[in-house]
This record gives sequence, C-alpha cells and structure tokens, in this order.
Amino acid sequence: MAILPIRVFPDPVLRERAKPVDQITPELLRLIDDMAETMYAAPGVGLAANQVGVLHRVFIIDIASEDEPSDLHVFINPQIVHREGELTWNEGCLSFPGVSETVERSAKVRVQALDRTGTPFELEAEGLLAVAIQHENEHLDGELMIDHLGPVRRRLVQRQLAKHRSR
Ligand code: GNR
Ligand code: NI
Repeated sequence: MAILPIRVFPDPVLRERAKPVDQITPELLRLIDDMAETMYAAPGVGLAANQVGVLHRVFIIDIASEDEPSDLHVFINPQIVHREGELTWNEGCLSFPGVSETVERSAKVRVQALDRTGTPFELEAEGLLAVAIQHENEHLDGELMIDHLGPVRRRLVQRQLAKHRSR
C-alpha cells in the first residue's frame, strides 16, 4: 500500500468529472487500498478519487472515532437516490488544508453504490455520514465545498489557503 499525494485547490483535477467504473480490476482495488491508507494517514473521514488525481467514480468514508474499530465504506459508482431535510455542518476538506466552513446539506440521504466486490448495496445515512456522502459525491462531479459559500466566505477561504501555504 502507499500514501498518495492529495491534490490541493486550485488543482484542475478537482474540477473534473470522474468517469463511471465499468470493471473492478486489481488496479482499482489497489487504488482503493492506497486511498484508504492515504485517508487514515491524513487523517480524514473521507476521500474521493479526484483528490488523488484519479478520475474514477470511487470514494471511501470512515467516520469511526479514534477509540472505535475502523469502519471503511467503499462506494463505487455511487448515486444519491433520495434526500430529506436540511442541516448545516462545519466541514473540512483535505484539498483545502486549514479551512473549515459551515455548509448546508440534506439531513438524510439514501445512496446506492457497488462495494469493492462489485456487489450493489443501498445505505441510508444521517449526521456526519450523510454529510460526508454528499461531500464526497460532489468531488466526483468536480464540485467543491466552496461552491456552497457566498462571495465573502469564499474570499476568506482563499486568504486562509494562502496563509496556510506560506506558514
Ligand atoms: O476529513 C474530512 N472531514 C470532513 C468533515 C466534515 C464534512 C466533510 C468532511 S470530508 C473531509 C475529507 C475530504 O476532503 N473528503 O473529500
Ligand atoms: Ni473533500
């Protein structure tokens, strides 16, 4: 396994749309393992393939806290098929180091995807898991946390990023 470099805004690959996976190959499984190692090392609660420069529709999430056993969810070709309610959450993103911003999301989502064996599953999520699913799913469409912010907050994020870079 390997820790992959995480692409940071404004890397153009973060604005690309990832392509559906049509076959689960050993290379894809290796990518998923490397993404997991990268996410745990960061550490982060989720990671989308775009963030390591690969344009496949794959993301992973683990929202288990440090004192709990790891609980890795792998989503291949995910689709959010139902949304309910609204919430706001203070989000971070590994592609925006040093930044956290409050974002409005759906409170509950139902998502369909394939797991790492290619088996379809459906998951209903709320709270942080629901937020992470929406955040990661947007990465696959080239959408980012800052797209949810108004112009003032967005400017502030640019400044925080610049500050973080020169630290
Ligand atoms: O590590 C992460 N934490 C997080 C916190 C609140 C909402 C979303 C996230 S996702 C983020 C990792 C990341 O950038 N995934 O794309
Ligand atoms: Ni992110």
